[in-house]
Amino acid sequence: MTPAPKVAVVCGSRSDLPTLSGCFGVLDSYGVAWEASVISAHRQPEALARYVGEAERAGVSIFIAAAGLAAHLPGVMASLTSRPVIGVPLDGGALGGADALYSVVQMPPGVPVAAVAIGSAGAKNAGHLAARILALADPAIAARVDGFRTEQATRAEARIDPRADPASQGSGS
Ligand code: AIR
Repeated sequence: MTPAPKVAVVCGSRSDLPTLSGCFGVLDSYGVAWEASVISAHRQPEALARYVGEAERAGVSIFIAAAGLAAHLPGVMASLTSRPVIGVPLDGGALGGADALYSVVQMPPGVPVAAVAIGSAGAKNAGHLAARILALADPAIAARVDGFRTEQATRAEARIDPRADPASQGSGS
């Protein structure tokens, strides 16, 4: 049986889905069960309110919301739930994502959204951040988060070790 989703990822348009693939991959890498939906805060406000209630009742702990342009989706979702909302500002508009970033990050006090970077880096970090929040109460996910950090450090060290990169080896002395 598939486990009930712990993370719900919502984006404002189907055109956003390719940017979110990194988020889905990160959640999978931690073994976090997730579901994804396309619901626009501006085009389908009632459907969005309905979905947030249903997802909460189904046991979703964290929402990831991604949108471009005037990206009000994360903020509106944060107004509809008491669970954490991670907002991913997407690029693609004339302002290169700065419009979405400001829309996501400049929330009024009392309605928090955890804003990550613009675009695919932010989409991946939304997955990492969701896993870190779930790790507080889930030792198996906590172990995978620790494992990822160790592996990431090892990969970064390999990059600065000249023995691992023959192209950077000089004649030496
Ligand atoms: N969007 C959709 N409804 C409200 C907003 N802000 C965003 C989508 C997408 C962009 O508008 O998240 O990034 C363009 O959407 P579309 O459907 O025209 O491609």
